[in-house]
Parts: sequence; C-alpha cells; structure tokens
Amino acid sequence: MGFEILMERVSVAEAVGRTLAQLGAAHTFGVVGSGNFHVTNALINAGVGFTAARHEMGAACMADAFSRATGKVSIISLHQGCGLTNGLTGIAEAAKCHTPVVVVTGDTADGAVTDNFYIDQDAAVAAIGARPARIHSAATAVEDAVKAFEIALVERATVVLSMPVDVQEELIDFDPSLVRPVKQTLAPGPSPESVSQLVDALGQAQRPVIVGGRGAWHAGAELRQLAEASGALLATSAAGRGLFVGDEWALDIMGGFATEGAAELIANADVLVAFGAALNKWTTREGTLVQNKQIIQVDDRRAAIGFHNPVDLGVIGDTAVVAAAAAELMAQRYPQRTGYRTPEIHARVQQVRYWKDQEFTPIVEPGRVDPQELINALDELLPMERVVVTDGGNVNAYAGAHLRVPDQRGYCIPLSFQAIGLGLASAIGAGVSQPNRLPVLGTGDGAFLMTLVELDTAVRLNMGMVIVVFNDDAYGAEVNIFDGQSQQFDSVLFPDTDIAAIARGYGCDAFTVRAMSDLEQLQPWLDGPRNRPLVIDAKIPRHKSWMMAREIVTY
Ligand SMILES: Cc1ncc(C[n+]2csc(CCOP(=O)(O)OP(=O)(O)O)c2C)c(N)n1
Ligand SMILES: [Mg+2]
Repeated sequence: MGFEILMERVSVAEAVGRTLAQLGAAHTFGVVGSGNFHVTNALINAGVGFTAARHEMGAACMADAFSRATGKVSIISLHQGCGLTNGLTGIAEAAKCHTPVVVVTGDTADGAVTDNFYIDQDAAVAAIGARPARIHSAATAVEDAVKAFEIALVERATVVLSMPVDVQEELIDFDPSLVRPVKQTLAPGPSPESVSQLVDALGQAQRPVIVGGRGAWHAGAELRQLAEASGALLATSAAGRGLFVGDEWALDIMGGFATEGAAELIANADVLVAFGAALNKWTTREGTLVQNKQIIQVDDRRAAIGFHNPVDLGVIGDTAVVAAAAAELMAQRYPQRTGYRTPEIHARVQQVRYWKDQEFTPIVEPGRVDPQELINALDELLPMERVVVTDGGNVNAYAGAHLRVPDQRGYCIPLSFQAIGLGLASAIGAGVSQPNRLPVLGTGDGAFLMTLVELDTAVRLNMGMVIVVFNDDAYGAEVNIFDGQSQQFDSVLFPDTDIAAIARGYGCDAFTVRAMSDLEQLQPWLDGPRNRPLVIDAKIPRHKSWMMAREIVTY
C-alpha cells in the first residue's frame, strides 16, 4: 500500500509506557503494584529492560546510580501513595544529585481523598526537591509524558510523573509517529569577558588548581588541556572522582576524602577553579581549603555559583565549552606557564595521591581487623575494572577514598542526602549499568542491615559483586559524635550479628574476616564464575576513622 497505519487504540498507561520507551528510557527499576502494573508492562514490551527491586527505595537508588553512570534517563516505577513514599529517600537522593530520572507512579483518581492510597503526591514530591508532573487527562497524556521526560533530560531533574488510576484506564488513539522528540539544546557558552578574566587569573597564578566535579564528567579532556596550558594541578570533588585518572599532575579527591598531603597542596594554591563542582562543605573541608586564594566557579546553572561558598568570579557555561575556550586563549595570552608544575611538586603529587601509599598505625585487636589494612589489601586484590560504591557512617571513607577507581564511571557516592543505607541498591544499579565491571560496595553494618533486602535482587540478577561490611556492631558514627559528651550509648550499640549467615540465607557467597589471613577466601571467589554476590563480614574494632577524627560536621 505504501503507507502503514500506525494508529492503535490503547490505554493511557500503555501509551505513556510506549512514549517513554520511544524517547529513550534506558532501563526501568521498580516495585510493581496495581497502580503501575500496566505502564511497567508497556515499558517492558517496548524493549526497555526491567529490574524488580524488593523495596521502592532500592528501586530509586538503582535508577539513580544507573543514570549517574550512563547519563541516560532511567525510570523508577512505583505504586501510588505508599509505593511512592517508600521511594522518597532514594528519590530525594537523585533530586539532590540532579540525576535525570522519571518516576512513573500511580495516583488516586482526582477527588478520591478517602482512598487509602491518597496523599497529595505533588506536594510530597515538591517538598523533597523533585519535580512534580502528572498525566492530566487522556487527551494530553502523550504530551504530558514527553514533557516529563524532557525536563528530566534537559534540566537534569528528577521528575515524578503521577498517573491517576482512572485516567490510566481510558482509551486513546496512539500513533508513535506523532510523539514529538524532546527538544535539543546546545551547551551554553561563556561570555568572552568571563573567559578573559578566567584566563588572566590562571595566567598570573603561581600555584593554580583546577577541580572537576560531576558537572565536568564530559569535560575531562578539555580540563586536562587547560590545566596543562596553565600549569595547574588537577583534583576532583568526591562526585567527580576518577575524572583525571592517569594524569600525572592529578591528585585524587579534594576535601574530606583527600590525603593530608593532597589537602596541603590544594590549601597552598593561590587560584582554584572549580568546574561543575558545588564547593560544598565536604569538598572544601568546611571552607578550610578555599581560604586565602582566588576562587572561580564554572557551572551551567547560575544558581550553583556561590551557593555553598562565596566565589570571586562566576563563569556561566557548559564546563567543556568554557575549558576549551579558556585553553585556547591561555595558549595565546600566556604561553608556556609552569605554574604549580615544578619537579618537586611532581614528585609530591605521586606520593600523596592515593591513600594506599600513606602511612598509618593499624589498630591491633584480637578477632578484629584494621579497616585501613583490610581496604588497602582489597584494593590490590580486586580487579581495577570496578565500580566503587560507598555508604555513609564512620567507615564511609574506606571504600570512598581508599579504593582506587578506573575512571569517573567507576565511582558512585550516593550521599547527596547523607542517608545511610543507599549503598547496596546503588551498587546494584551501577552494576546493571556497567555489566563488564565488578561492583564493589563498602558499607557499615548499620547501613547494610537497614536495606539488605536488595541482596535478593542481586542474587536474582546473578550479579557478581563484592560487598564489604565494616562491622563494628554499632552506629559507630553516633558513638564517635557523642564520645565524651554522653555515657549512654545503648541506643546505638548492638550485639554481634552474623552478617555472613544472613547473606548466605539470601543465596550469596559470604565469609567472615577476623584476621587478615581470612582474606584468602577472596581469590577462589574471584577465580570462580562470579555469578552471585560475595558478602565479606569484616569484624572491625570500634574506633574513630581518620575521616571522623578530623570532621566537625554531623553524621
Ligand atoms: C537514613 C539515615 N538514618 C540515620 C542517619 C544517622 N546516621 C549517620 S551514620 C549512622 C550510623 C551508621 O552505622 P554503620 O552503617 O554501622 O556505620 P558506622 O558509623 O558504624 O561505621 C547513622 C544512624 C542517617 N545519616 N541516615
Ligand atoms: Mg557500624
């Protein structure tokens, strides 16, 4: 006939699922109830991969980690009301990290305020910093879905698309060829004046440092070039960790996770330029690393400039575009800058880059292992094709700072909301996004026991992953915070928990570490099929980590 009739009569739920798939939804993570059953099936039938989590917060964290790693929009599929509220902590984490995800969730019919599932979903979502959106009617359903996806992608927002159950059932004529593509916008460029001022600051600096954050993930090459042209050292925020791996002038992380030597080199800078890094209290060590120097911040969002920390110059523009323009002008205006790149500093950078090379005195306690000794050994033993994920608590820096990473996609820090317990699901999402890499999670016993139900998901996915539980049978962070202020710690101390036994019950491989020699059990697992998670229950002493010994902020 020469033409095809594409129009089909389908439910709104079906049309929304197909629309999101057509726009490029990369994967769906969800917990399915009656209110999101049809839309989830529509996504699956349209070819979008689906992972069933066991808890809505887990689904949210998996999607968050997946989209962080890929930059693609993933979907969190949730039942209305209680399904949504169960997911809120993970959704808040994604929103605070500007992760592009769309939550598709049922909603009660308009006016059904006596329905058990009723809550004001838009208000709940807005309250945690996500963007409320809804399917308003059958007539607008497809365009409503396109807008939700577009906001997520273009504005790097976490959008919650509420779908009233009565509207979901209505039938519409759906024609995929009429689904409009999301708008394409070009990366914003900087003003010539701001580039000129940036280049003058770098060109006249004696000890410049360039910091890359999450907003510079795509700008690694341009930033290395600018740093070379201006004689700058490179570092990242925690969220940007891995961006400059392999560059001999790069330190690892700036801030609370930095080695003392790295922090000193950054503290001694006279100009610091942050690209796509928020310069929050962690990155600046409570402001101590940004004192006595000129601070320049480059970001594509005006609201990000100076939000956490005052700056001397704000440059608005895409980080890669700004870095490329500055590198070009730098070469013209200030050729051959030495800056911070002297032979002595070169040697120092190699010494102070990684925690594994820093001296420490291990804690000796019978039946327990020193966490730094353990993590440094694991860093050597585990393949570098890894995705390192950390959780919160006293122990968060062991995985978060000691384990080296292959590149920025090899690291995920789900601590934008500073919630404990997000690590396991984030590691699963990271693993789904990069099947060729070994997810490695470091977590505390408290964080792990809070959300370990997702072990079931990892086992079902046959996911080879390594989970190191730093087990002090305590909310160690709280013990440390109130040390010397209180005698009463019963609320944060727990009896010994056999985490290895629990993990085996889920179908994981597991072993307990009470001495470093117990790590012998790791190699056989690494040599094996790696088709299920390995949980290492590492009994560690109650102690104050180097991170907490220094920090004055609350956990
Ligand atoms: C969801 C959530 N609940 C409570 C807290 C407060 N909190 C911060 S660290 C911590 C203890 C974590 O214990 P664990 O995972 O065992 O790590 P540890 O501090 O013992 O190393 C708690 C309860 C939090 N940050 N997030
Ligand atoms: Mg603990």
